[in-house]
Amino acid sequence: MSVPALRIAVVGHTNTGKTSLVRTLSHQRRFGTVADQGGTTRQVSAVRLGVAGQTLVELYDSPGLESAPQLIETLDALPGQRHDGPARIDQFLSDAELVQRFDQEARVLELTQAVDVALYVIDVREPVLEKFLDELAILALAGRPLLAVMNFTASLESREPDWREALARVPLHTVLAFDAAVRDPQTERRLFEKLGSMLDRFTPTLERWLAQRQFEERERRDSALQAIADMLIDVAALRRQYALRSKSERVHQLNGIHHLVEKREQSCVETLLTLYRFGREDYRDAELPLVDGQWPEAPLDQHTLATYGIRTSSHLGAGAGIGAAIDIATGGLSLGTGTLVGGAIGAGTGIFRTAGERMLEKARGIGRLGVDDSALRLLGWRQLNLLTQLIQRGHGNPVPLEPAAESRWTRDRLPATLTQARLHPGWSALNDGTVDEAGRQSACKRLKSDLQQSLTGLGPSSP
Ligand SMILES: Nc1nc2c(ncn2[C@@H]2O[C@H](COP(=O)(O)OP(=O)(O)OP(=O)(O)O)[C@@H](O)[C@H]2O)c(=O)[nH]1
Ligand SMILES: [Mg+2]
Repeated sequence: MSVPALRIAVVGHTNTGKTSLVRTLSHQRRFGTVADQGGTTRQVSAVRLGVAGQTLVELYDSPGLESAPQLIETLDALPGQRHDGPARIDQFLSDAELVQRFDQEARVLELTQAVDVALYVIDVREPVLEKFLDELAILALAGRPLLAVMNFTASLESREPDWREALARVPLHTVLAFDAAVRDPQTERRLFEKLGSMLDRFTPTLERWLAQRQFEERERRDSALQAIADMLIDVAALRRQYALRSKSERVHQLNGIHHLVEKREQSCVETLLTLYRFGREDYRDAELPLVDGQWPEAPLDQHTLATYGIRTSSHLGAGAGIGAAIDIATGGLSLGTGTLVGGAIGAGTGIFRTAGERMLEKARGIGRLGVDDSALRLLGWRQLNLLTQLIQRGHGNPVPLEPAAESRWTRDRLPATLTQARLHPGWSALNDGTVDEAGRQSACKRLKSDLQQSLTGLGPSSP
């Protein structure tokens, strides 16, 4: 069944975050130009949002209002039509000279008359000045429903209560706090629900759009968790062999592991950025942990682990500079050892075989290298942290978010699947030989549900 598309104009004083709001609502980071100065947007432009080829919402960005006090006087001086707002606006728009003089305002008013509803964006760090109330009075003449969107509410300079009071006096009772830079699926939902309650005719449209957004959000999160699980399994099951008597071969293999893990982590980071439609250029050094789209510290480095407050196992001390790669064959399994033995016997998978295998390898003079628990913690924790931030961030300018709380990834026991992965080199796409696809898939699935729980623990609200 086809439903009517809802046309929404985003209007307001210049530099209040209108374009940022359009970016956030449309999830299109490249839409328009965002800059910290007035007069950035000069034209009206639209984004269409929809499902399966049907447009449900048309969002219109507009130039900022700058001359409302002068315009209101001009409108007041126009003859006739005193009580017919839309007619007065028409009168204004048909006067070429006035349109030229108030060109920004003319564009905004023409747009407002053409849409079903307008969002009036407010920078609540500003005091409630007369000029803003003039803007509201002018927009009201267009005869369209208005919803006030308070931006910058997260700022320390926010004057949200003053604005709420002033808006109630105008009177404009439909008000919503929506930080354009913090994309929270819940707030987005509230905005569309509010619009739905103001515009009965569009309730089915908005319901459909919200359902679509929820679906997209779930799919995106699912793919992100899948990517993290894939990466962790690849790394946990990674193995390299070397001739026990050859120190140089050991060092060579260790370096190889470092390099591989770093690359593997990076490819996971890129997947997450792509899923959330961010590019490297969205990350500014001082504001987010990523530098130029990458984690600044190598994952298998002891200093990195210390920086993240991750406990390293004692045997690592022996291999200063080696970082978090371990000698599996020489019994270097850290936290995992106890769990591994218990788990393996419990599962009947033959710790004996593994132990025998190890002894045999040792007898043959073969050493085996893998990745330590502490590095897996770091990898898991970093990606979950990044995902949390991506879920919460808008598509305006980057803002710093509090680092996610310490989680089980820095403290508790690792998910069992990761410990098991050590016994299954076939689960890693980083090893030579054929990948045990079925085993890998079911391990990833188990790990994904563990990751999902950790993510909930880190705090982003579910869509
Ligand atoms: N911290 C923070 N910054 C924001 C937010 N919204 C917008 N900004 C910043 O505010 C500045 C102005 O944002 P724009 O989206 O260009 O504002 P605009 O209203 O479209 O501006 P004009 O087109 O010039 O009228 C930019 O530097 C944005 O990054 C927000 O919610 N929080
Ligand atoms: Mg703009």
